[in-house]
Amino acid sequence: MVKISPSEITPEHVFLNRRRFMAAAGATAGALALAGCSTTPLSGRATDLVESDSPAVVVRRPQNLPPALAHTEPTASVNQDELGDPLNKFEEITNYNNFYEFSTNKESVAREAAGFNSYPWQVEITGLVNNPMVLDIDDIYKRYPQEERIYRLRCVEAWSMVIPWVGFPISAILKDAEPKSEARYVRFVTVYRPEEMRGQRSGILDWPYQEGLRMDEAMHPLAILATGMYGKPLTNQQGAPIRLVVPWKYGFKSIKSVVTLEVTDTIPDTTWSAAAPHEYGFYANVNPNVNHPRWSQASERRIGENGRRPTLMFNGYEEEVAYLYAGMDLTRSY
Ligand SMILES: Nc1nc2c(c(=O)[nH]1)N[C@H]1C(S)=C(S)[C@@H](COP(=O)(O)O)O[C@H]1N2
Ligand SMILES: [Mo]
Repeated sequence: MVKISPSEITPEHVFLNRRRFMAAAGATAGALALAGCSTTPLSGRATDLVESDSPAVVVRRPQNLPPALAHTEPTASVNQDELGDPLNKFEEITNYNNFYEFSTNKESVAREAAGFNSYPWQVEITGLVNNPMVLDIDDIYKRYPQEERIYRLRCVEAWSMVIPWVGFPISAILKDAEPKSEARYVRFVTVYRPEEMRGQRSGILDWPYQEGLRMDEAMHPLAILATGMYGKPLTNQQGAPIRLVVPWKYGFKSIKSVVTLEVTDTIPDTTWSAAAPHEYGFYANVNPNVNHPRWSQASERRIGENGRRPTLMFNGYEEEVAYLYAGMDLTRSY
């Protein structure tokens, strides 16, 4: 397989950041030299996940982000993703949001969420773990080095953005909680505060919003808990102070304002698959070949652009994540 060296097709600083990500993931120079066809089922060790010529991620670390930095200007270390597409603007990312707890109108969420109390905050890690924890958000900032991750976000509604998140791998928190041997899934739950979230006073969805990942998906180095964006703490409309980001899945998997991570041995119920089981499955991997029952998923509208662009398998992260689904029928396992 002939591959173009990333240094020929990528600005040097982006390339360097990739190398840093690989270092952060524990890859050695030897492992990098073995870079090859990463769709081969791999052992699941972090060192195996990113040894491709196009790791689909731009990372810079560390970047600790206490709320005291909230007054700083939005900044990102690069201005494009690893495919060369520009970052969406801060204003675009924070004024076009899906967060049904506040509004079903994407352009009203920012205003409706303005009074939400996202600080102080606690996150509970519970279930099938030897070391259950309740972590204050300030402890989370201190304990887990915050790093920048430039990811595409692809909504099931066929629009997308490029977002410079700040966060840390979910694996870090799960390792600290020490999952028991029977652990198979992680269930994530959004805060339930109908007095602050007017959408929760309606019956449009079953509240609180819930999501789930298979344990190996949650442990994947690309799966993060985000605490910031453009070098600032998350805005309320983005799911402050902490939300999931799983870039190879449709946006609804990336649950906002998380208060609970529960490790389970059974597949968790998820809000959207409960609401419309024939339209939304548990996996919800971005797949241009499997249409939504009501619209095509072959292409998408990048916010801020005219026209449409083709949707990429696993949202462009195929080399990194396809092995997780080896042997699964991707036309059925949505
Ligand atoms: N709790 C909660 N999380 C949520 C949602 C929601 O309505 N409630 N919407 C989801 C959907 S459909 C998408 S596309 C992303 C949007 O994230 P963004 O507004 O930060 O772009 O959040 C997801 N997480
Ligand atoms: Mo979405």
